[in-house]
Amino acid sequence: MRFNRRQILAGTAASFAVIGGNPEMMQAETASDGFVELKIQKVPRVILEGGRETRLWTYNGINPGPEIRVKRHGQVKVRLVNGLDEPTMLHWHGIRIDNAMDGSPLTQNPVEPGETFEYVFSAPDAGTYWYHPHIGSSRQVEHGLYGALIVEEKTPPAETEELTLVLDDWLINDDGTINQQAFGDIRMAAHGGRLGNWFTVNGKSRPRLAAPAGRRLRLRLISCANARVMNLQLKGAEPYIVALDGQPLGAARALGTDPLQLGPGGRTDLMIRRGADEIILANLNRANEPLEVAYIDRTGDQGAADTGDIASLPGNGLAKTLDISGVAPIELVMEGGAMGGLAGAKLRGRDVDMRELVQNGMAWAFNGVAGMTEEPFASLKKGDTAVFDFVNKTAWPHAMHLHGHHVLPLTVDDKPVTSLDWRDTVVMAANSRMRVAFVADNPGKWMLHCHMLEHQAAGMMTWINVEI
Ligand SMILES: [Cu+2]
Repeated sequence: MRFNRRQILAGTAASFAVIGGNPEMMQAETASDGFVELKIQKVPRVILEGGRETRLWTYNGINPGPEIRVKRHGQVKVRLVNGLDEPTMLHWHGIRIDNAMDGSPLTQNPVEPGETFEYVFSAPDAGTYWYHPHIGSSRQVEHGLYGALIVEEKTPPAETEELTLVLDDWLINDDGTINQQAFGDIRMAAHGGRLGNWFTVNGKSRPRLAAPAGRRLRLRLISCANARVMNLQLKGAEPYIVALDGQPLGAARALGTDPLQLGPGGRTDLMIRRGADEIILANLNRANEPLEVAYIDRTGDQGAADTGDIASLPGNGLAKTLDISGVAPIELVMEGGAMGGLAGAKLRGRDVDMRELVQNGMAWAFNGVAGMTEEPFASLKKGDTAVFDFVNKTAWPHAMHLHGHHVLPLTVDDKPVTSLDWRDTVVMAANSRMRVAFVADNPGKWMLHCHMLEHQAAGMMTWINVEI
């Protein structure tokens, strides 16, 4: 049985299917030695009912991988077992982590097939985070390798239920198999990256979840999409944003009628009042039509009308203001891609033209260099305040991600932002500029890259060095 594209996109009843089978978010199990074991396994699954079997790449056989939960300042201990036939490693996205545990090619050797690697670190910030591979990430993440890392507040919000919603869009064929031809496709990499045609929430197409009506509801939204910038709508709720990229806002902010923008790798925590209305989560397509992706039934008695304030979450100690007087901004010029007019760039130390770049799978450059550089983009001393100017001279949006730190966006197109929020992944519009500032308080080598994974692979990555 085959399904046409329209059915897949519409998510009709016929295309309803379980993909990985972790809708209620299975929790990680801790072994007697205190480690959570994440074993990569390829598992055959039929993801479209009546379609062909495809192979998911999973942590412990499920997609998303098990949710790892720890209290703030608690220790995370994970043993990664590589069951792939290619190298991998684990990056802890958004965690202000000890550099050696960051899981990037700057900080560790790849974990080869059959090998294990133990990650041990403490989680300094309460919030919503996630884990995923940091080599071959376009293929590895798209095949299903990711999971939630939740760092709980010492005192979580009272009388509140919570749901983690791990969002992904997959590029699948009409027969329900993961599209393989598009991996490494330079045309796709030079455009918007690998945009999917099939949406899952917690590994399931259009799942129906439940939460009690008589308690407030905290939604932890995590985007594991390779490249799509989601624009989400919640019907049946008036949500308040309480955290972005893990970091609490100073005051809860009503989402209002605007869609919630969630870039690849980004997270948003929402708080919703008590109530019995069904909540429908939808993603707006390019025509601005809402495609329903998940449902939350609110069950039981909602109790008295919930008119109380939505309190902010306890902060993680990041100051909301930075003194940037006397700090010279460092410019990162982003160039290339389709309709970008990039003539050439440096590749592995050599000047090459666009044709040779493309032959090497490259389509983008940061400050005239495609791919990783020997020298860091910025060399900082621990404690330095840094200001970066990201200048997007391309016809495409990007999602800039800095490891090991959160940054404070200050201006967009030279205009002050309406609110100062700490982020680890910032979405930039095509042909725009953004100024961000942060304190380089975490020593080590940290990647700075576009989180559209095909853009990253095709050149959009560099790194910074923070010396003790
Ligand atoms: Cu990008």
